[in-house]
Amino acid sequence: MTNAPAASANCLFCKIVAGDVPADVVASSERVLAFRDIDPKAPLHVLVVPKAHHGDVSVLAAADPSLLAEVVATADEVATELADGQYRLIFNSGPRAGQSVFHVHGHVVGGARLGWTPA
Ligand code: IU
Repeated sequence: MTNAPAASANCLFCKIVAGDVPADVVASSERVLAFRDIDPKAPLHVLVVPKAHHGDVSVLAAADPSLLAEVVATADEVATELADGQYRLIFNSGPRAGQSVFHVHGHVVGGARLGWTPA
């Protein structure tokens, strides 16, 4: 495992992890935090982030695959606890894919029948 990267100074999700910006936290472990999206797109819309700063999912997968597995496991737990355990897990990777916060986060979306309109 690589050494955990330091928090990135201007990163919103690093500030949420540090407790400097408030968030509606639904799960927290040593290395992972889950909190409700401020602009939910479904009845369940939670963001799951590694506490360490990694820019996107491909960076995280290369740097620390076990941490990516913890993020996925946390998403599954949150969806089971807060909805019916059926969910979509989305990692937007890159601006053209819709990524706007460059600290990797999985969107856990569920709690309703989901459409399929990525365009
Ligand atoms: P994206 O995949 O990088 O576009 O997702 C960023 C998400 O972060 C998006 O769904 C926002 O609603 C969400 N968010 C948030 O939960 N809290 C905030 O303070 C801000 C954005 I700014």
